[in-house]
Amino acid sequence: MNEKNIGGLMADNLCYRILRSHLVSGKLEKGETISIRIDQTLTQDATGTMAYLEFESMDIDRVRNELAVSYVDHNTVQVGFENFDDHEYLRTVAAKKGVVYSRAGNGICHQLQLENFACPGKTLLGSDSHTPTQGGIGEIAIGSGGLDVALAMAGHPFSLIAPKVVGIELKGKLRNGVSAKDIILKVLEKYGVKGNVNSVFEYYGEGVSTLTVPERATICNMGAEAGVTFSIFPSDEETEKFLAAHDRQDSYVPLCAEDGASYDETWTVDLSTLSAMIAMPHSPGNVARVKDIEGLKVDQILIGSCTNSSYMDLVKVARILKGHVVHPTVSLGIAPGSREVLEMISQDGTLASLVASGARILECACGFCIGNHQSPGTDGVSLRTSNRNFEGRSGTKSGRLYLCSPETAAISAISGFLTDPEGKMPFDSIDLPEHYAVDRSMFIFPPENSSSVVVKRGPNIGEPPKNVPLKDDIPAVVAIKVGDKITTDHIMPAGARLKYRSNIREYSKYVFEGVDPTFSARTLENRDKGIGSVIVAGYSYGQGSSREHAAICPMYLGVKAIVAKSIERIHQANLCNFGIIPLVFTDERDYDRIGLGDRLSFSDLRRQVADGTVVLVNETKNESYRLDVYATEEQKEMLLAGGRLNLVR
Ligand code: MIC
Ligand code: SF4
Repeated sequence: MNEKNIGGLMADNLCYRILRSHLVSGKLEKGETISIRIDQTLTQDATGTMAYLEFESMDIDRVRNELAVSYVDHNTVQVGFENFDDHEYLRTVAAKKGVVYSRAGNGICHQLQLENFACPGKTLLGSDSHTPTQGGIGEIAIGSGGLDVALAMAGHPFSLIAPKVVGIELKGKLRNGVSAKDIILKVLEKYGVKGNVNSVFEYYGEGVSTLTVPERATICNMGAEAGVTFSIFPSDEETEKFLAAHDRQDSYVPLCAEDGASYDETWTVDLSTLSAMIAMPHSPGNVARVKDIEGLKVDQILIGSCTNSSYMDLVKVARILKGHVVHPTVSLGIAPGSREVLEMISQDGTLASLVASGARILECACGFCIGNHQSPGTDGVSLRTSNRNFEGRSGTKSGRLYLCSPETAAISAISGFLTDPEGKMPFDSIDLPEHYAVDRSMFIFPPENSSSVVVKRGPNIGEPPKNVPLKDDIPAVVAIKVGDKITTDHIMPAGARLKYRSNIREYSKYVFEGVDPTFSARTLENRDKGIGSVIVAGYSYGQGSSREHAAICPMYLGVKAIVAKSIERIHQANLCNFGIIPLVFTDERDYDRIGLGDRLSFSDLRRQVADGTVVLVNETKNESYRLDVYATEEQKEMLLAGGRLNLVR
């Protein structure tokens, strides 16, 4: 596609084509702040309760966007009353406000959205960082915090930076044993998990037609790990086949880049030379070839998550396992992505074959992926087809998580050791069904008239927290100093703590639990003495999840600013939404000078934030640092107001 740059024609690539058709304001040029119309929204239960509480606080009768879906997939273990209470709130508030509700057991939001609602050429905003999965069908799908989704449901446009478009050309065809997961791991090996803020990946080239929609979805899903705003594939005959097989032929539109379109950067992946890849602990960017670490003893294997839980993935696994029983020292768990997948594998004998091989069949939900269950043992090696292997995410701090394809996972389940699947598969490709077991009976569609619906609120359902307008002078202290790549799992653990998502006061007790368990109590004490807290961090602070709790709970504890070398996109937006100032060192060497416990002071802060540069005085060291306010003009207004809710109410 490089040659298409010749002549510098102003043709749009696919990304800019869709952005242009949804543009509400701003100049559609790389780096400019733009706003776009959002057609569809999605929430899941762990972020959804807060999003609907925020939506309710806007006092709007009914959602105003084309389609809003509320999924229940994260918190389905239901130890204690909290999760069920949350589900009841979500079910009733959905009916009240005109939202489609997907009941627990129906499956994982991204798999379900792909099967039932995603449309080429539309825009989707979801309160989950893997929302970009729908790029596999040619939709612009963006992950954000719950408040942004609540605003999109209220009909507000969504603001973003017009992205840099990285064109990834796929050529050739994958070899036996190598699959879509290996493509995205290769992309992560090249682009890493930091430094891709405000970029997108657009796939093109002859190799695209060799990949099915679920495979393309796998690739777009893990673009989130690179930190890109979204990833996208063209919509072509494969897309049409997939939609038709789901009785959704009407949603099909062919879409690709315009002739002569160019990219800001291009890179080519030759699928025919690609090997099976693996991400090693503790980052999806820590990638190697499977053959380089083959032979590693494995204790647990988990197949599923929104990355690799499609019908095709599970059929492959069953075909590999057929005639074998899982190795005696390995526990194999399989979570189908949706009820459609589960129904289909039950109908065609795949499920029986998986059970015969000794697989433990888990619920169609996020489950293990978010550390809700299936934690590995002490120092355990867990091979997973999911997308995140952050330290502690599994629920076992010393657990070592490796991310790989279903092929690698299944063949290793037989041997008990990490095994390279290349050339060893008993199939070359799996034919997708011409018709899927479409069954939308676990979706509850909202009534036309919801005046008689009563929203149920159990004791776990709190209030959306408020902040106060920014003060001019703030005495503060460095409450924690962390290194690079601090994830939202470090800041706001999920797993066993997930049930407090609707209860900010309770959830706040666990901020940085695994990093420094004293953080919460110390900051709360400072807050009550009128002293603000500051978090000092290295590169790529806040990567991973879209959970706005990683901003709301620190806000509740009195955190006033993050001072970092760089901050990831979704987390930065969440900080602004809740009035925590995202600050970036002008001189990165200042990171080494500032220390835990240093007494700080901000003064004339409102003017400085509006101007975009803040001088932070370190009273302990008797020095000061220049910091850039990492926020757009619109976000600076939110910061001054003490968060976005104060502006929209
Ligand atoms: C994740 O994979 O980390 C999650 C759990 O799906 C999160 C959402 C959440 O924290 O609720 C995400 O990806 O945004
Ligand atoms: Fe659920 Fe895991 Fe996907 Fe997040 S990454 S949506 S926890 S399956």
